Amino acid sequence: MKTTKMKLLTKLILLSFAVSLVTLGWKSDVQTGGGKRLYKPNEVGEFTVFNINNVRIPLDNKGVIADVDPGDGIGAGGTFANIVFLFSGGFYLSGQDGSTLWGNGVLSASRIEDYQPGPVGSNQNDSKNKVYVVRVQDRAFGDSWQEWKDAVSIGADFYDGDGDGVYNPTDLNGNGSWDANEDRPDLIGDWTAWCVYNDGIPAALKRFTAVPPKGIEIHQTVFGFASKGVVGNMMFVRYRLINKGTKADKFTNVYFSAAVDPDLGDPNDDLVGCDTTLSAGYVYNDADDPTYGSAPPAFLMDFFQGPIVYKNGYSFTDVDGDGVYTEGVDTPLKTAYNVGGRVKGIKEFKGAYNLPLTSFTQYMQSHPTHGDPNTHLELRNYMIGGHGKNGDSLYVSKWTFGNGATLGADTSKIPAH
Ligand SMILES: [Ca+2]
Ligand SMILES: [Ca+2]
Ligand SMILES: [Ca+2]
Ligand SMILES: [Ca+2]
Repeated sequence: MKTTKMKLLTKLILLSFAVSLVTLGWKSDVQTGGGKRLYKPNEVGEFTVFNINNVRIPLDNKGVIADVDPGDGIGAGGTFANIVFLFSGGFYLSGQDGSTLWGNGVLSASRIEDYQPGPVGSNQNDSKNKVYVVRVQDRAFGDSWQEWKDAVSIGADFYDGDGDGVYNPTDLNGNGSWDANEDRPDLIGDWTAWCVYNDGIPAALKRFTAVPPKGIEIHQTVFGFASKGVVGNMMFVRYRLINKGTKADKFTNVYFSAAVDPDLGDPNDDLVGCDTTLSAGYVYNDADDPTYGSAPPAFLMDFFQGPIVYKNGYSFTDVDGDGVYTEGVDTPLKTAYNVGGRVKGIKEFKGAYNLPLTSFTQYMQSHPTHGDPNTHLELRNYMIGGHGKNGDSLYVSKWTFGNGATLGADTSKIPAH
């Protein structure tokens, strides 16, 4: 579980293009096929399948990654080179509503599924509340571009070529191809899947029965690149977190974690760690793997782009002393980035920075002090980092790892390489 801390989750979008979370990077001797391959995914609305090069990961329309059976004969689980490496993936979110702590998330392996399809207040069974998929090879202005209108109606982004503020995918000059002054879906990379879900599952039906819905809506964009090399074995996930304000105008001390239950072939010889300079957590085998063989892959999960934050004295110098970044007056010390893909490009935010990884925690299903979180308070301890679920300070840093007898290894004593 990897965490980044956000100061506020305000009534409107705070995390526009916030966190590209699950970046799957592979280092492996497994045959990569030697070229561009982009498979046609299997999709039936409630789910789809990311399927590029050697990576295949089913996804549903309520935030579950990998632990979804798309009925393709292969079954649930994220696979690399046709072997499961990822049992289940998702996220955790925790914050304060006044002085009251709350927490929720999606990690089916821990029996936490607090989100339902669609925007806050919508009927989760509405056929619009599905996974929308666009591919680079789709015909310009064709079916997938037209269907994206439904996605836009529930919050999806688009490229507004004609600048009228409305998504109207029309071939204005009739040349049969897209031009820069024409609208198009928010296709990032070669394959993009978008859906929206909200934390509307009633408290009584959740593992954390003390946490009622908080009016949180998440726009999830998953994309990938059918390229040679390591990028072709990555899946990107962009989470946009929105407080719709139905329960509180503002949440404070909000933390977000990417969470996974990896099974790298045989899970019994898997080890984990994190890299604070990359803002990444990873899973690797102790040596060979009974299923993958002598050259098993590793699995890296990277906070590619954290939330954009302005911090007085760190990301800018507050020359006019008003406490906030003032364009043209204050001195920017850092620059944050918002990567929007080939068409939208990269936006720069001078005077701001992208929040990095702030903790890394491992827990084990039935471990008495480091097992599945049973309450939002236990989850909170994990997300802050450096604690067991009961809040003990067994660990000496927020970058915890270890297993069994080595639980709580002192990471500060590990020599730098
Ligand atoms: Ca338009
Ligand atoms: Ca055109
Ligand atoms: Ca293994
Ligand atoms: Ca200022």
